Amino acid sequence: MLDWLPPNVSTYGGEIDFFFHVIYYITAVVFFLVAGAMIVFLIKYRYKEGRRATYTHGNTTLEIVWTTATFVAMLILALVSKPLWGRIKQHTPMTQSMVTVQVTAKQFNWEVLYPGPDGEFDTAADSTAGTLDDYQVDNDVHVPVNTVVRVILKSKDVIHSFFVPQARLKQDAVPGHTISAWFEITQPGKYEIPCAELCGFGHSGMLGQLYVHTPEEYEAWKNEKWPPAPVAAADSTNIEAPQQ
Ligand SMILES: [Cu+2]
Repeated sequence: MLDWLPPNVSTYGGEIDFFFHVIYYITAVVFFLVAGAMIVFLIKYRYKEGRRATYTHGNTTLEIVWTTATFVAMLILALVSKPLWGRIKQHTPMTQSMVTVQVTAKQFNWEVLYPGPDGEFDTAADSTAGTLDDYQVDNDVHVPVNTVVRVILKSKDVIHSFFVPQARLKQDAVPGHTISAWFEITQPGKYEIPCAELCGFGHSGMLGQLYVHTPEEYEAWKNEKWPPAPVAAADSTNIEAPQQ
């Protein structure tokens, strides 16, 4: 099989690739049938001295056949791919270890927001401290391997498209909407997040990086970047709560 797609490192990527190839080869067969018929007709009915054009109303049977065949092919594809579409696009698997990042697209960056040590967006880890513990950075998404990653997608200006080719994930970010997408990557590495929607002058330079870490690397990254956890959230076996 021709393999022109980037290597798949996503849990659901294999099934996406399967449907990609099925649809691709159906399209290829139809293309060669149509283009072939056109070439045959061009040659067979080309200009000949003394030959007159004849009027024909077409062939009703033939028209019914190709319309029905197309309809049936589309219907089968829709029905067969529906469960996969539903599993990827219409619900997010809720697992214990799930990681959530919020990605806000803007001309021409991905603004990435992490919930910080308390795991909640727009909240402070320590309610008395008053400052938010969310961590924000442009274009760098850091996630652990073999973990469901939920991406909460927003846009500040125009329509962008969050695309991770190796994860087989592409999802529009639409102003005024909050869209939930997810992926789970099975191989640590660095992957690209291009914007796949022509979004303005700097569109071609809108590129994020997805760092997929081993659990140890991910913990190390978190400890370095996220604000230090306050006493309340720290491991209570080592640290005693301050006495008043
Ligand atoms: Cu964009």
